[in-house]
Amino acid sequence: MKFAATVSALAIASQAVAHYTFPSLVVNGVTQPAWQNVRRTNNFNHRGPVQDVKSNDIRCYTSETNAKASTATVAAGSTIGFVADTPIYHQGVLNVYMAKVPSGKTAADWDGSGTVWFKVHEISAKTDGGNTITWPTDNMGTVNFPVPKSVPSGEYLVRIEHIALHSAGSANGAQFYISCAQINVTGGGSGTPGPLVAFPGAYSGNEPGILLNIYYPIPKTYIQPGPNVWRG
Ligand SMILES: *[C@@H]1O[C@H](CO)[C@@H](O)[C@H](O)[C@H]1NC(C)=O
Ligand SMILES: [Cu+2]
Repeated sequence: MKFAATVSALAIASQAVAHYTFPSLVVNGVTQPAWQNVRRTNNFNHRGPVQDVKSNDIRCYTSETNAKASTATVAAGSTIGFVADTPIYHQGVLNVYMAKVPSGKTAADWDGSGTVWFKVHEISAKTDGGNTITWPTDNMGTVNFPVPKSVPSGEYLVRIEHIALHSAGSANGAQFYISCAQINVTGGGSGTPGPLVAFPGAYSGNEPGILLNIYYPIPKTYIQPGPNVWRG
C-alpha cells in the first residue's frame, strides 16, 4: 500500500512538470543545438504553456526573453523539423505556420506581426464517430514537415504550436506550447501562400477544436484549429 501511494504521488508530480518546448531545428537531417535557430522562449526553464490566445505570446512566446536566433538556410521542397526537449506529453494537436519576412527586414529583426502566417503542416486527432479519440502526436519527439516547394525564396519565421487539450473544457484551458525558428529559403518558386492569419487573431479561444472536453462525451469528430494547410 505504501509503495502504491508513493508511486501515484510520483506520477502526479511528474505530470505537473511534464511540459515541453521545441528548442531545436532539424536542418538537412541534422538536429541543431537548442535555441540556435529557434528563438529562446519565455518558458525555456519552467516549460509552461501560453493559455491566452489573445496575448502577444501566442505568436512566438518571447515577450520576456526578446530572443533572436541565427537564421538557417534551407532549400524549398526539403524537409525540416522541430525537436522537442521532452517528447510531447499531453494529448493534443499540432500546427506549423510560416510567415515571410517583409522587405527591409530580416528574420532576426522581424517580430512576425500582421496577417502574414500560413499553415504548412498539421497533425490532428483521430476520431471514429464517438467510440474513441486518439492523438497521433503522443510521445512524438521530432516533428518533420516539408518547406513547400513553390514558396518564394527569402527569409521566414516558422512557428510550431502543440495545443494540449487535456484541460480544454473551460475557457483558456487549452495549453499552447510554441516556438519560432528563423529560416532563409533558397530555390523557391512563385507560389502565393494562404490563407493568411495573424497571431494573436487567428484564434478566438472558442473554436470547437480549442474549447472542448476530450473525455466525455468522446467527441464524434474533431475540427483542427486554424486555416487549411498551404501545400504549394
Ligand atoms: C539567404 O539566401 C540568399 C541566397 O543564397 C543569400 O543571398 C542571402 O544572403 C541569405 N540570407 C541570409 C540571412 O542567410
Ligand atoms: Cu504540461
